[in-house]
Amino acid sequence: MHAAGRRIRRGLRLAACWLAALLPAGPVLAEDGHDLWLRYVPVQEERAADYRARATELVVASATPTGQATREELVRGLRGLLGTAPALAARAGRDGAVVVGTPAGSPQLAALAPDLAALGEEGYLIRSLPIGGRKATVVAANTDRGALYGAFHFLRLIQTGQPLHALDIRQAPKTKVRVLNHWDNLDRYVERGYAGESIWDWHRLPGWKDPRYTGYARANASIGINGTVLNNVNTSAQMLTPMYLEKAAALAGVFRPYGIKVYLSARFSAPIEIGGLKTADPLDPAVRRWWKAKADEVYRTIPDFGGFLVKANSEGQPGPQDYGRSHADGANMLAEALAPHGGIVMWRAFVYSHEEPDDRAKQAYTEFVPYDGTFAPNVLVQVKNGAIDFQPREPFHPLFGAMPKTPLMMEFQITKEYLGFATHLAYLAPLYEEALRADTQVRGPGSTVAKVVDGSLEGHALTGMAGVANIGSDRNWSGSHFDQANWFAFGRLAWDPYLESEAIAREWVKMTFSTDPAVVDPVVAMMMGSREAVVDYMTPLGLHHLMGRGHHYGPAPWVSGGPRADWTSVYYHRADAKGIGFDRSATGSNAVAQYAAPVAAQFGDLATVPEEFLLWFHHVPWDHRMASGRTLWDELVHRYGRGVDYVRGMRTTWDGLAGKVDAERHAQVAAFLAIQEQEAQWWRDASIAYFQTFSKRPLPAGEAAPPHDLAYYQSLQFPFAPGDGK
Ligand code: GCW
Repeated sequence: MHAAGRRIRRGLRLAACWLAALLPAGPVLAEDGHDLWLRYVPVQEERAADYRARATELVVASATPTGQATREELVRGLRGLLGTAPALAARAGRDGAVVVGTPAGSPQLAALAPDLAALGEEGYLIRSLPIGGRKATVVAANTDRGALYGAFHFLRLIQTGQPLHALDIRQAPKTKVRVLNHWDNLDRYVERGYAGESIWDWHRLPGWKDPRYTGYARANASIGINGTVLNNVNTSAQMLTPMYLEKAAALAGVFRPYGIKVYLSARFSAPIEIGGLKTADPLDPAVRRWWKAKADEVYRTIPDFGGFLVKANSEGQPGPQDYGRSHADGANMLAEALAPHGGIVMWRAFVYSHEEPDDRAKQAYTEFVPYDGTFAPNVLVQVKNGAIDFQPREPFHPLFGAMPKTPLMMEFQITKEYLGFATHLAYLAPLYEEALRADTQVRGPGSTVAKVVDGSLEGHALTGMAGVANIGSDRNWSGSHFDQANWFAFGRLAWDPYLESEAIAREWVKMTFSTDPAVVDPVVAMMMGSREAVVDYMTPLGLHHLMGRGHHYGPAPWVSGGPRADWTSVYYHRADAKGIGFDRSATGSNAVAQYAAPVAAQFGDLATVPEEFLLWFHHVPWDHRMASGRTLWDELVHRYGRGVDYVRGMRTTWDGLAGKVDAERHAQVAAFLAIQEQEAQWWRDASIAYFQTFSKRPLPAGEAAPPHDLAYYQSLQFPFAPGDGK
């Protein structure tokens, strides 16, 4: 070969090397977040060769739609992760087979006699087990649904870089009903939604089934979610008309292979609005007949329908109390209609009276505890994690542990109505974890909320967890990349309420961004402190409900007046010349008495209440000495600033990851963090400017004065902020 030819070739080789170094390995994807954590990009691990050797052949021993979905997911996942698809086979025949299914569907699996007894309908095992002397991985379950969950777990092992050679995993969900609650209206408006409009294209359903519905089902199944309530709890009765039931049935058809049942929010007054009756009184025989017929009709349309979710006598919604009946009367009427079909009622405990007779924090307990033991067996009472309303921090709801004869379901909010919408980076798993680990002490120490929710404390078999969805039509589903983590974490915790938020974050980051420790470690660290930062810059030390009126955007601790006191900020912070905070101790509303005695004693005493709940339970003098040695006023100012500083720190960390995270997602997160810093600063400044009018104390040394006067912050208006209830 000519020297010139060699030079050209060498040049080309060099250019190729340069290009390879510049371009990401594998196919170039549009990294717009649409793939969520099911982002099957080539593994960079040194383990790739081993993974390939352990996934040469794929056997999914099932011909059902669920089996088909399982096979498709594994092929898609393995092809993406390993660069080559496994050979599909009907039975394992070579080294490195992955065999997935039930003993009933596969003689090969049956011959291995896997011990599935304790795994129930949804559990699975994953084991490295030789078949015919050849190495193999077995994913076995009692049902196809269990096998599907096992398949997703198997993929997750590869996505997160786990070794595959000695697997011995057994998993079964700890709660039964793991559902998303969509606050989606039929006009596609999403109440408290910050990710575009509803993903349900009601108008074109049932004819057009958007491929997104399958993506939604895959994502949910991958984290063990097995149900979805399609419509808002503030619902129109139209949802229960034949036209909309047909649409819901079309969605149910898409979700069914993925083990996801459809549930609907039911409007209590539907018998009047769409049934032509004069009343919705739950003890009226005609009303009861109407609901039975309606339930029969729903099940004719959707044979595996899950049941109804109901918001009754809350924030203006109709309910049994309109007829002098109780929550139990209402719930049991619906339960009776659904029972013959195996359906359940999720009856919400988010109630507070229109007459505001008492501290709002006490009302759910007051209304529900007397009915403990009177709910039908197919009723779950759905309780928010705290007694007010999804605030950045609340003590656990006193109903947990207080209704031993009734299964209580947890309701978390995934959408961030009170934590910066979809713009702020706030990883919510630490909030969920804190609530689940809280110790109600009702049966002595260790009576955690998790044990109430998973039924183990009182021996309930019907158990559940609901998450108010943060999903919309945005390309990245959740309105921001990091909000996907909250959907993911909710699913993982509904499956197992004892998981650790940090471990969940680590999984998610590896699956979503990169397995490179130089990315994983700083991003996980950033996420782990992010919710506490929101608490600091919005509602430190137990403050709560200080956001803008109606839309809930931005700081507005000055909100007062209007239709009801408990929709204002001043009702909650009670700042005056003496101090700040809501006295819920024995000298005040005595809400503490709703907790078990040791908890009540701890929260009720200024000397023992944890500082994070200080102003939730006590009205505290401005000069009260805090653990830090600062006065309350100084500590408050310090906390606000600390929150803003944390956001600044997140920006620095994130900037340092440029080049390690794909440019498209990196840029959006960076821009959102910049907005978050501005808004955090705004919360701090506006709050300090306002509370200083009561404390009349100077800012501690080194703390900057708010750049504007209070009147400026009070003058800001946001008539078009998203998500407002309407
Ligand atoms: O948090 C509040 C919201 C309302 C919501 C209500 C509820 C669906 O501001 O928008 O209504 O809670 O949980 O019912």
